[in-house]
This record gives sequence, C-alpha cells and structure tokens, in this order.
Amino acid sequence: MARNLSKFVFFALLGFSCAFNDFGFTEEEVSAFTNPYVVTSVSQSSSSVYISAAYQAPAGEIDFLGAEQIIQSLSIVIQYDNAYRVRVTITDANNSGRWRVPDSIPPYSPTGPGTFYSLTPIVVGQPLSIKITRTTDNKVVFFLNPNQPFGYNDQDIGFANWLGYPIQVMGLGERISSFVLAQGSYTLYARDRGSPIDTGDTPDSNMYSAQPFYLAVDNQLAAHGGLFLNSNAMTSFVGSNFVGFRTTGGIIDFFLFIGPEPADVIYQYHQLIGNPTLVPWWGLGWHQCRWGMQNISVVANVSNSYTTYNLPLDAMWIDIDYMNQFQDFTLDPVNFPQASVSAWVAGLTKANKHFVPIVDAGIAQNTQYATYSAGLALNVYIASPNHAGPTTGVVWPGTAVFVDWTNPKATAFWTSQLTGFQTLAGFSGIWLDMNEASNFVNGEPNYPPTKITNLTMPYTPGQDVNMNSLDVASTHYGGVLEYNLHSMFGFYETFATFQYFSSQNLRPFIITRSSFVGTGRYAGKWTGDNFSQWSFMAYSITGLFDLGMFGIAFAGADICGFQGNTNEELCSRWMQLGTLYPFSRNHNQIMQVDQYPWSFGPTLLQTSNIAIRTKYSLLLHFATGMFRVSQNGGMHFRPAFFDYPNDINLLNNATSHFMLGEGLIVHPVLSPGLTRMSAYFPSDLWYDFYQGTYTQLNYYNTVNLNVTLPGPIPIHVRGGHIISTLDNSNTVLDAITLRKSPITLVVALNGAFQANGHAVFDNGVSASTISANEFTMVNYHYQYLNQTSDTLIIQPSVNGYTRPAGEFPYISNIIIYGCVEGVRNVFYSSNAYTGQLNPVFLLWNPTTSVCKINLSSSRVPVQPDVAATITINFYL
Ligand code: MIG
Repeated sequence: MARNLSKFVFFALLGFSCAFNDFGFTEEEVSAFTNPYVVTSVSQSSSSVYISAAYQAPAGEIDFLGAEQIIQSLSIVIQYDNAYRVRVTITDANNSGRWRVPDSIPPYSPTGPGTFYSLTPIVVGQPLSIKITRTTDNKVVFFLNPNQPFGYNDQDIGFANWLGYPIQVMGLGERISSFVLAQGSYTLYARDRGSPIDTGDTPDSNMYSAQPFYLAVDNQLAAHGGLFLNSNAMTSFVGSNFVGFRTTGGIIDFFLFIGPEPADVIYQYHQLIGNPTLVPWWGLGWHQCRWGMQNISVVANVSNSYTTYNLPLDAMWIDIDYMNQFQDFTLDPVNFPQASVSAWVAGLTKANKHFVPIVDAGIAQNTQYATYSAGLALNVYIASPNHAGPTTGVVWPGTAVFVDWTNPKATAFWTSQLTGFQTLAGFSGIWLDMNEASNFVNGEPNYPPTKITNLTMPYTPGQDVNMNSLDVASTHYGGVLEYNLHSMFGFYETFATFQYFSSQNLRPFIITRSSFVGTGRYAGKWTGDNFSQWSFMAYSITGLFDLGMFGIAFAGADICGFQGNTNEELCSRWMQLGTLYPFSRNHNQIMQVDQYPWSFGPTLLQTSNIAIRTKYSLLLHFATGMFRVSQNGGMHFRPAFFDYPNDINLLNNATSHFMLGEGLIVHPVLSPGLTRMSAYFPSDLWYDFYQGTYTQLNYYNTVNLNVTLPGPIPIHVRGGHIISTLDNSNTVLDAITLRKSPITLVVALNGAFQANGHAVFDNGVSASTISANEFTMVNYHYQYLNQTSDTLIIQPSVNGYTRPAGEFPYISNIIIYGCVEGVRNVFYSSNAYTGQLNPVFLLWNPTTSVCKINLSSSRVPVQPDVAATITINFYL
C-alpha cells in the first residue's frame, strides 16, 4: 500500500506532564513512548475515515506491551454514526475472525447518514494518532496520542483517550466505589464477589457485571462519554486527564458520545444500547425476600404478617431454600411440598400479590435430574476443555454444568424449563442469581485450569481469569472460548429469560445479578451482596446511578443490608431510601437477624409504613417516569447534577441527593443519630412534597430539614412541575388494588405561575405497550391566564389505552403549591361538559401558600385522561 503522507494533518504535541504510572510505567519510560504503528494509508467516505497502519518496532524505545503476539497490520474505521456519536474500530487487518462483541449486542445501528455536525474533521497523524474535536467548545473529545501507550497484541491490547485537560470520570462498573472515580485502575470482569470497596488501587475488586462505559466531565462542566465495547477481562485506567483501557482480547471498538451535558451523553448512550425495559406495574411495588426462610410455613408467616401489620406488599420472594437439593425448577418435597406452595401462591394471587423465585445459573449434574438430562440430550451446555462433555463447576448443588446461551437451541430449552416451572410453582417473575457465572472453585473440579491462566497470559487484569469462573478454556457454540464470553453469561441468560416473558406479551419481571452492555433492555438488576452498614446506603445510591447510566433503570439494593446484622435505626433509614429505589426489595442473608418491618419495634414499623405508602402514593409517578425512560432513554433515579449541570457542588456530594423522575429531589438520611439535617439544594424553587411549604434556602443553598424518626424521607417538588399522586396509597395493601385510586395532582408553581407534568396510563403488563401505542400519555399544563385566573390544561398526546371502569376514576384534588390567593370557583370545559364544577371544596392556607381544590364530590368527575381545560378563578 502506497504511503501518502501529504494527506495527513500533523499537529504539534502538547507537553503532557501527567504521570502514567497507572499503566505500570515509570515517568521516563512514558515520555520515551511512541506509538509503534505507522499509518500507511488514509481514505475517506462521506461518513467514515479508513486508515491502515503497520507495526514498526520502536527503535530503542519502550514497547508498551512487550514483543509477543504483536498484530502487524491494523485496519481502522472511524464512522460518524450520527451527529453525536462516533465509532472507532481497530481490527487485525489480516484476521477478520478475531473475537469481537457482536453488533447485535448493543444493538448497533447507525441512526442516520454520517455527518460531521458538532465535530470537526478528524486529524490523523504519524505515527498513528487520531484526534476528534467537538466544535461547540473546540475541545478534544478523542485523542489517540502518539506519545502515550498503545499496543495491539493478540491477548493484550491497550490504548487511552488522552483528553489532555482535567476530567472527572464516572461509570466503569461494576464495583463499590464513590460516584466520581478516584484516579487509578479498575478491573472489569464478571465476578461473584461480595462488595469490596474499590478505591482505584485494589485491582481485584471487580464485581458481578462488566460495563465498560464511562462519563467524563471537565472543569467547564462539559461532558463526553465512551463505551469500550469489549467483553474480555480488562483494566480501565482513570487518570487526571485520560481514560485508558488494557484488555486481554477482542478488538478495539470504541464509541464516543460527545455530550456536551451529562444528561445528553446518557441519552446518546441509551440510543445506542436500547432503552430500559418496561416492567409490570406490580413490580414497581414493595418486595420482601430473605435467604433462610427454611420452609413454606415460614414464608407464609411472613406474607401473612404483612396483612396483619396492615402493610402493603406486592411480591414475596423465595431464595434457594425452596429447591430440592439446590436443583433449579424443583421444589423441596419436605420443606416446600408442591401442594403447600400452590396453596400459598393461590392465596397470594387472590390478594393481588406475586411470587418471585430464585433461579441459579448452575444446573446440577445429576442423571436423575430432568433439567440436566434434557439439556444434555440437546447438547446445550458449555463444553469442557479437559474431557468430552460439559464443562463443570461447583456451586450450591455440588457439581454443575452451565447452559451455553449462544447455542441456537438454548432459548427453547430454557423456555421449556421455565414453562414447566410455571406449572409447578406459579411464579410471576424470575430472579437470576450466580450468573457471572459464579463457581465455588476455579475451573473444573479435579482439573485445575492450565490452558489459559495468568501463567500463559501476557497480562492479567485484577486476578486470574479462572478465579471463581468456569475454566476459561471451555468452549461455546462454534468453538468460542469462555475466555471471550465469560462476562456476557448473565446478559445472554437474561435475554433467554426475557424471551419467555415476551413470547406471552408480558413485560419481563427479571432481576439479574450479572449484566453487560444492553442488559437493561431485558431486565432489572440488584446490586448484590451489600453490607448492613451505613456506608453501604450511600454506595447503593452510586450503584443505582451507575446502573441507570448503563441503561438498567429498574434497579435496587438489598434494603436494610444483606451481610451482617442490621439495626432498627439503619433499617428505618434504609426503608425510607429503599422505597424510592425503582426496584424496592428488603433482602437479608441467611443467619442474620430478621429485618422485616415488624422485626425491631415501633420506630421501624411506623417508618416502614410511611415509607412504603409514600412509594405507593408515587406509584403513578414511578410508572410514568419509568415509561418515559423506556420510550426515550435517560434515567428516572439520577444524580441531581444531571439536572443542574452547572452546579459542581451537586457532583461533589453526589449521593446526598437524587432526582426521581420529573421534578422531585430526595435527601436521604445516610448517617445515624440525626433529627435535623443540613441539606443542599440546587438553585431553584422547592416545596416540601408532603406539606407544600416553600423551602427557603440560605446563602449556601442549604436548609435544615427535620428528619426525626419515625417519619418520612425528605422529598421536595421543583417549582414548575405537576406530580400525580394516588389517594388510596393510605389504605391499599397492593399495587393492583391501588389502580382503583383517584388521583391528586400536586401542582408546584414556578415564578411565572406555571407547571407541567405527565401521567401515563396503560394496562401495566403488556410488553407491546409502547410498540403498539397501547398507552395514553397525558400532559398536564398549568398556566397563568390573567390577573384573577389560571388554567390547568389536560392534554392527552397519545390515546391508545381505555381505562376500565373504576380504574384511576377521577382527579380528586388539585393541590397548588405556591398559591398566593384563595380560589373562588372552578370551571371545566371538555367535549362532554362545559360549566362550573360543583360542589367543590376549597381550602387556602395563606401561611404555607397552599390551595386545595377538592373535586371528589363534583357532579361531573374530572377524568385524568380526557382533554379539558380547568379554569381556576381566584378571589381578587
Ligand atoms: O452464594 O441464594 O447475591 O442475594 O441470597 C450465595 C443465596 C448465593 C447470592 C445472592 C444472594 C442470595 C444468595 N446467593
């Protein structure tokens, strides 16, 4: 190939002073580094740049990765997918068969014709360097710096996005860490690991998922994001002005999201990986679980206690205790006899409650076990590198085998197992555990891994790749190594389980432990084995922020804590916080003290009651927020910084507050002994959610909040928003019955006497709701009309759902926060009726500036989804 250097644009190198010790090099070595590939050709189409590069041994210089397995010729494609996304793919020019994450996983589709909008043309330099600049602020958003480490060897590939200006970095999961990652190195590789704290200098702290996505924010608070789409065990490096990766296989497949605001980056990322799945309405309710409920009477006793204590409950979960010898899809004949389980499930169903059992990844290797034999007959297990037949590991049932989800027969096998289990146990949702896939030994029992280990690999991220894993030399369909697919086991298992639900047009209720890029399209996730400690409440917020960024909106942590014993105060605070997770489940480890709402005393019991019922009062708000995220991408539970990206204080203390859907901010209590708490708010108008009182911020944007126990968690409504709340949350015992509730609109005015909100109505269960437009999306818009009147406009924008009689029957109240005059009367104008609403009860509290318009006995009920204008006339 002819060299044509005249085409290249060369640029002056800036003097980078930052130490690169994170890659394991000394300062001198780093400054001596030169990219060992030279560009041999460059060409361009309307949306892509194509580069060929050849390895040229660095003369007397440090080769980043050593001399083994060097790939000699690289083929580079820089593709402008759309106005906000660029894909940089670097592959072995002579081997198109190298393992790479399939395009179907994100799932990749360029969303429009390539365009250079918002980006300047890329700059290609010699030796290999690539630079992409964002035009809006002239900042480099991607730079393969020719004088920073780069290498492309068979099992060792490294590169960095060298921004050259200071950044703060988030993402790169899964781990327990601060939200803004400390500078250091972070391992990504799916591993069953009970919550070590990762401070960037503890490389074996990787956990259940591999999520190689980061969000970076610079000193001017401009943001960009990057996805390194690669499934191999890797290290990511967070530097003061770069993000780097060093992986053990695959290719370089890097997606750049150019922001420029954090929320933009997240939308751009979700546009690639797909929006979070819708979950069933009941799934948004309250869940109780515990490991160690040793028989069905113990379980029934817990579910009955919910009724006894007059507490709502939507789902009871049973852990591995129910299984016969820890075999999936079986019931222990002694402690969980089928007749008793069926009777119990029937009782739950009658009370509109649901049963969610655990399903483990490992299939017991036992010829008497029907599931094992069925899979063996179909040959759907991951194959051993050591002997004929399935590869084995050791988990709860002893020796176990593992489904190869990439085998085309696997989904049908799994679906038929779930169908049988449905008949046996009557579940409504599935809890997927141990799907890293976890293994109590390293590799196969009796065959210590030898073929691929840290002794054969040029580079080992974190820990040996066989640690608590199947032998990574095991093979999948078509011979693909477990080495490449390990971190995707949970993703594929979740997808197979999703197909069971979607084949019945049901929204999935799936909670998985392991995840990969795109898992949120199919499932929710919990954060795994946390500790019953105060610090882990704060880590749970980081965990949910991260999962939301990764596209997994339906997320929660084990409420009151899993490992270790909780206590009444911690559990009370965690009930307050946890009921505002999108997925709210109290779960506990075997042998730990009980942590049910009634397990300690009146403080926990009363706080739990308030907390669960607050969740239910907001269930339509949750359903609407989760729906919008399913439709548009983005995050329901998210950092306040994303809504106020100019306020760095919000990022500095990211876990002390969070936004919940449109217009709500929450300040959780994360430390013991507090009755009052100083809370920071973004500059805006805020009203106490419960009382409507205006929140007077001091000079530092803080306010002292009363946080006595028992009591509610501080929630505030942002001026300019309308929140739909459900009246019957104070009396119901489940979310299904709650659908009969009238709606109170909480209208929080901004300085211009305006407010907006949404509510979505659908049947709460169908998978096709969005694709078939089987929903009604209502916009509520409140505005100033004239000196004496305001209007509330009810405007359905999509009208695909017909509410059955009695469901969300009417708007019972309009409560106005920031209401400076008393209401005189109310007029209604719709296609069906025009005239004064009567009788209507009006209250005005001039001290708190709250007006309450009670419409519940109006002769003309105000429908929540019928186009109408309500005119509110004030005394003036
Ligand atoms: O080896 O099923 O994270 O939630 O209770 C432990 C027992 C297996 C780990 C899960 C946890 C669950 C537990 N499981």
